[in-house]
Amino acid sequence: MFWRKKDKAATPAVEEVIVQEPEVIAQEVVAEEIVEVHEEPAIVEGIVVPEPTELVKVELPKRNLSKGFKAVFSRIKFDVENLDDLEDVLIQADFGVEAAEEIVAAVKVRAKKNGSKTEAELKAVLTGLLTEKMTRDDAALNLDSGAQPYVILVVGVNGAGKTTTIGKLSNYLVEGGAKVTLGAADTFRAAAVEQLETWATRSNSEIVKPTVEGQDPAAVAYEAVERAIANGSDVLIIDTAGRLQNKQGLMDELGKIRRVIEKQLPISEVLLVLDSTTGQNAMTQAKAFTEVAAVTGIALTKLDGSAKGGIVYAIQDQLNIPVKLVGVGEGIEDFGFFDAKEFAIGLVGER
Ligand SMILES: Nc1nc2c(ncn2[C@@H]2O[C@H](COP(=O)(O)OP(=O)(O)OP(=O)(O)O)[C@@H](O)[C@H]2O)c(=O)[nH]1
Ligand SMILES: [Mg+2]
Repeated sequence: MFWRKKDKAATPAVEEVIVQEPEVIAQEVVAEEIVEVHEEPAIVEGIVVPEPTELVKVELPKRNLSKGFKAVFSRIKFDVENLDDLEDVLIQADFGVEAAEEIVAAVKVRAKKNGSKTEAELKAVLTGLLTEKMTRDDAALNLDSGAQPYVILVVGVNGAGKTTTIGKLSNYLVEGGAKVTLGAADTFRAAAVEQLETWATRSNSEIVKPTVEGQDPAAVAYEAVERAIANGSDVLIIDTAGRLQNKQGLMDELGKIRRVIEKQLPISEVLLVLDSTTGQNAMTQAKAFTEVAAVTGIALTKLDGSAKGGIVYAIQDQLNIPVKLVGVGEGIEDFGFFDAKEFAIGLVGER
């Protein structure tokens, strides 16, 4: 769900509605729109100031994630006497050693209290516990401030899945009725721009590309912001080149991109894309990127078939950064918004 400013032009006079009718009928309805006036106009000494901000609530379609990734606990036998195997599996699934110990201890306490003995009961205890531990109130993408276009800056190491995630997210938002512009600030390789262009076409979004090869990525980001404002976009998503977290020069470049964007608009989200198969190195990446780019959320990719879902837990637990998006394949629909309960059910493999 997201809130966008009500577009005056989008509420045409009745005659215009009639003219547009055939097209409207042909479209599949994917979003329900409810108009809300957020604040009453304030009347100060007889003068009405300012205009109320009318926001349109856009309900986005739900995605079911739990089928998309491998359960990590399907291979062990759940038994009250033998919960130590669980600890090993948790460690293998990248929960981290300390967290694994804590979780097993908590499962034991809760199982005893509830009298849970069977495999199904123990799995339910674990699912409940993981859901509680992973639930946060800042898991949703920040698309509700009304400061439009919402700018999402996407960062991460090489090959993490940045461009693919942008394509999926863009398509999702466009399906929900949003106008999206993509900024190709990965200017190192012509192929990177082409890849984003393909996603722009697939997702019906606009793209702002470098005018010359190797153009300063900050300049492209600046132009993308200008264009997104001018074309009335709801969301601008900026792709950046992959960079290793220990390459200082490249990391500084991210700081520059940030500053340039913020000259024109606030940044709603800095999404760090992490490949879930990277293991504990993902933690190192998250720390470094947070320092230079003030990461506000994680998009965790390649959870399909990785059995490493515990990294979600570790990142939130140790770094206190919310995991917001999850990638479960290479296809345009293979992603979802992180949902703690759905995720816990997927990991444990049973309700
Ligand atoms: N299985 C799977 N593959 C993914 C997922 N996300 C991305 N990929 C694949 O990972 C590879 C790299 O993805 P990109 O989106 O190009 O990664 P990037 O971070 O933009 O890479 P650079 O721009 O080179 O730094 C591609 O082959 C994608 O199809 C995912 O959730 N699951
Ligand atoms: Mg890329």
